Amino acid sequence: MSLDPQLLFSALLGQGVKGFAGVPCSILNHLILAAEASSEVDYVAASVEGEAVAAASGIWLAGGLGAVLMQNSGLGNAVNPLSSLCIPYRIPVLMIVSWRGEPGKKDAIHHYPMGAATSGLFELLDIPTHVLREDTDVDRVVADAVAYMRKERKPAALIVPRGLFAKGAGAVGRPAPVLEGRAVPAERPAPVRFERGELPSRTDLLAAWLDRYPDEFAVSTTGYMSREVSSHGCVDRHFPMQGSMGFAPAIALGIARIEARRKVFVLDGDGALIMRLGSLATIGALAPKNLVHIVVDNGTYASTGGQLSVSPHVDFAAAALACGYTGAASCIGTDALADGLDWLDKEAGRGPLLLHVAVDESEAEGLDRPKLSPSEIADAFRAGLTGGAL
Ligand SMILES: Cc1ncc(C[n+]2csc(CCOP(=O)(O)OP(=O)(O)O)c2C)c(N)n1
Repeated sequence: MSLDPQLLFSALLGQGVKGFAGVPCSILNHLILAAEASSEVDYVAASVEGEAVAAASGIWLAGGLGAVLMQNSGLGNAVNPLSSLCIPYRIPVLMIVSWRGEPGKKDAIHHYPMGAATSGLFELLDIPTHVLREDTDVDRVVADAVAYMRKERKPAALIVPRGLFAKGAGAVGRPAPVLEGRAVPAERPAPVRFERGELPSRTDLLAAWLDRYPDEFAVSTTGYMSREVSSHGCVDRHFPMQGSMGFAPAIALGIARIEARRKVFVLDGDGALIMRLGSLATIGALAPKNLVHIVVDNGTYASTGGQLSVSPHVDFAAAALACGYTGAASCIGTDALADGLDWLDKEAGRGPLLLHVAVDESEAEGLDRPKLSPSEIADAFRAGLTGGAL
């Protein structure tokens, strides 16, 4: 006996799941293909499981509900955003995790350690799990999980054992490739480069950005950047994220997939982007026109004491274009920053765009962590994005 995966897929849609993000597992193949083929929901093919969790979180911030499809081998890759984003910010995300290496079942040896640890890891994070079996009432289990998530504002997990879905059960045809309908350019545009004046500080950059875009939405990276962003107090437009280092672009991508009409900025750091360069590929392929990625490059991990990053070796603008961004520019100098912002205005709506801004190492004095609690930050931002309608 086996379970029809289409029943699970329909139950998820029936409970209001608006988007999926994931990394493939053969056990979950049907669900991934169904999500890719569906006109009702979105699928983000993530570069790593943590990115999928962050994108699903972005879907929730934009007023939807996101589910993550992944193999338990990638649970370690998901722990960071689960523990520092979903739990403290109280962002409910439904984890649908296949169970390789289930104790007592035959599987490849390398799956056993994580197979044995899977339930315990969720337990340690206080995330409730439900193991799906052949006789599970899928509608009820999904309804209960989603009701829990909405009430408690916490993630929940459904565990899918190997062999639960019959091979080829309810097969859906392979959907159009992600890139269909958007020709891959034979030639990539060259990065634009502006070089004029002395280097600005991060404070100068934020002042110039806020002056230009006082009403736009932004997700900012962990550390001093978010401290400084939150000092401006625009709680209904800015999401000053602390934790989940490297995943600000993925959160913004999740938002941009649901909220296609508004511009969504990412205020990133060089260290954070280097940690999760894969997001450039995910964003480049899905190509949200409304996403603008600003990389503030001080050449260091300033927030942890100024250790050197490897950013002098990285051409962020060229990397973004190589990954499919529509345009990318680099600014070196305060006057060049003004040119870069003019360039962004000129390119508006033709994203994804990346603006790399070199800044000096000076820091604003006396910056504190955001005054609001993480869940208050998420609430205010979500209310701003959805006009308060949840
Ligand atoms: C996964 C993870 N690893 C390490 C840290 C510690 N950490 C917090 S901020 C930061 C530096 C971020 O560097 P960058 O993105 O360049 O921004 P800057 O601090 O220079 O503004 C680090 C390493 C963390 N919070 N999370």
